Amino acid sequence: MDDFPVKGMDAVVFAVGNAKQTAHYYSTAFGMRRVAYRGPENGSRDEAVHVLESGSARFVFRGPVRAGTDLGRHVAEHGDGVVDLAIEVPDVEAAYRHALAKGATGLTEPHVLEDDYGKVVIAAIATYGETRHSLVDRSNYSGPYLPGFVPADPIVEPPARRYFQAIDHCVGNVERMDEWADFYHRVMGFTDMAEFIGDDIATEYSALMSKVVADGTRKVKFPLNEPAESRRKSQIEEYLEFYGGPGVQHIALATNDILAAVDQMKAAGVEFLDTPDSYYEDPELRARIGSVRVPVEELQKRRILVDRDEDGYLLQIFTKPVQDRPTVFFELIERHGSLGFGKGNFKALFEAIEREQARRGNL
Ligand code: TYF
Ligand code: FE
Repeated sequence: MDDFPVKGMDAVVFAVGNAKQTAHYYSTAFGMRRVAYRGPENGSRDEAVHVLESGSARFVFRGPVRAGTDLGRHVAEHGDGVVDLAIEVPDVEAAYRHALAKGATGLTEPHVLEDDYGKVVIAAIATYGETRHSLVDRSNYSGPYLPGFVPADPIVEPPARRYFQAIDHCVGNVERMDEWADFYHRVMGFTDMAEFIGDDIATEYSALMSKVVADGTRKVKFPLNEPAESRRKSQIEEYLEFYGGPGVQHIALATNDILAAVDQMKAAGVEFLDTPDSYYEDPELRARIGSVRVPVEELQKRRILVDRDEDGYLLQIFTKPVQDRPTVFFELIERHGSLGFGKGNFKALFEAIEREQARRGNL
């Protein structure tokens, strides 16, 4: 019996200073297609909202168009960031009632939005920091995003092959990981996945602790990070300081051609974390990963990381933060059987992140 069935991620909603330019960046640099818009031209007085898709991944960019809005206050406080990890559910009313009965804070009561394309039922509950989870049922709606939105043309011609096709996982940086893991256990019936970083690894090099919660079908996966005591400033502390509290740290995007995606995103100006040649030359790594779908040299050229576990392997790479503040970044992940998060890469990854922290003077 599943008390909180979910169908998958519905959208990642960002609050940004300039939604028009952000939509342009995600079109040209992430290969996404604009599909919907709402703004002053069609009934939204206070904000412009651009909706972009890549396969089943949907990003929504909200920008204030006038002074004195809460959206503008959010951007001033946190910089560009994620305000909503929206989840698609079969029954919004049931999900919302269950969440509140289990102690979640309700932000928006279930209500119906309607236009010529049909009906959407939507509600929202609070999670860490100022982040929320909208709960969305769009099964009786055929429009481009939500009632009130109109279809919009792509900003540029999207690439022949999309760079990524789904949201793989969404990571939160919080002050107390266990508290929020318990929240997802209690409120959504999520369970822990095997991969975690405890204080053993934490004290050695990661400067963070981490746990992954997921729904029973593993379609919605939320890793949660907390800063760990360490010699230097934790990358999670840096985030919390510059974001002004807990929030979404990274969104992992599932791709089936990480090599092509990296090549095209790099050509468009996206910056990725560097990985030293020693990572690829390590005989232990070579032995552990065995053979993957391309020669290791192809991964090395692009600084793509590889990890293998009992179920298979994965290829992954991380962008640098995509806004001026050292806060939100992205991961590209190409899975071949592995259900993990790249545990074998944590050391190399965290060292790369710390080099960036040092360059910013925050280590
Ligand atoms: O999502 C994950 O768990 C991996 C690894 O600050 C990771 O992508 C964990 C913490 C972090 C950066 C990456
Ligand atoms: Fe990740």
